[in-house]
Amino acid sequence: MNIETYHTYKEIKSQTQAWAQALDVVNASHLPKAGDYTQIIFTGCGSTYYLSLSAAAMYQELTGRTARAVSGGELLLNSQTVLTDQKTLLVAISRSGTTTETVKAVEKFKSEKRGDVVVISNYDEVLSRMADVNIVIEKGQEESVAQTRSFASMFVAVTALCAKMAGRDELVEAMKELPGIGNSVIGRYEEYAKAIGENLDFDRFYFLGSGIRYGLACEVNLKMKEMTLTHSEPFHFMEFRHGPMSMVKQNAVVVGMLSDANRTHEAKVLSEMKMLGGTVAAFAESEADVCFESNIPESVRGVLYLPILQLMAFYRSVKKGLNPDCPANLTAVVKLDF
Ligand code: F1P
Repeated sequence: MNIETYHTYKEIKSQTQAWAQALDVVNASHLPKAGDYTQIIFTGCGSTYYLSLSAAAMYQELTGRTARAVSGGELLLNSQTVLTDQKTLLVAISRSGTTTETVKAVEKFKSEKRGDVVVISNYDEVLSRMADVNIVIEKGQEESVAQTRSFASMFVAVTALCAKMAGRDELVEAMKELPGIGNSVIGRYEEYAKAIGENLDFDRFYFLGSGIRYGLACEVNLKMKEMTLTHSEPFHFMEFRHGPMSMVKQNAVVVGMLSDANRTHEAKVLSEMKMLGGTVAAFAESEADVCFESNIPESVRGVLYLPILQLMAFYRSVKKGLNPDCPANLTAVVKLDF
């Protein structure tokens, strides 16, 4: 099939338009004040839980205030392990705005008068109607089950939210360059993604990311699972040596989402995996297999890791004769009887 016929391909390739809209929507929003809350919690399910992991790391790094990520199901069923009697800001993230666990968790949070709610979504749905601050990025809407353009649009939105709530307007200003840089990265490295994606000698993928990049590693890991039914796992860089690297041999790909701040330590892990026979794919601002060359501060350019890794999963899916638009066993939204 012509790859242009897949919704997933069109959604990945057009995602920077949704990044731009995300910035516009957040800049037009009246956001809460960080100092009004003792803690902030980010929540979502599946991809949007992984987004929450990155969001909590970004928020704490930028504001210096405690932040935590918890899945919608955990916030609903085990809130006693998450919430305190202190005033809390809850940021609920959901592509559909209708996932049962997330909706029910927010309903419970509000009924218990725990604090205020920010919703980040691509659809103005039931979740948005419970929001004190409602952020909807319509250009992130998509047909495919596996989140790509939607996830990236919400990631840019939450990145801008963290920067604005930290009072770092210069970071929000720098983010304006992201859509253009994103298009450049896609143009320069799509063939690289295709080459690795279409090499079916590889039978396992490991995604290494630390700090704000760990949630991104979890997300691209999920893309590889959902679209290609391949064994894959995310790890913090330094954790990989403590057992999981036993799985590395010539049919393994180890993707490293390198940071500037800890590049020396992270790059050493990758060089050791190469010695074990693994194929390494390094993503970084510069001097890597995929270089962003963005000149955008590290804390607000995390979205740049996504497009090439989404394309890698897409090309592998098609090469394996699967349909990336409709992953096995999955629906676009999980609705439960609660
Ligand atoms: C949550 C979610 C996705 C997952 C799949 C099913 O949806 O679990 O994260 O990848 O698409 O739905 P949402 O709450 O973000 O709409």
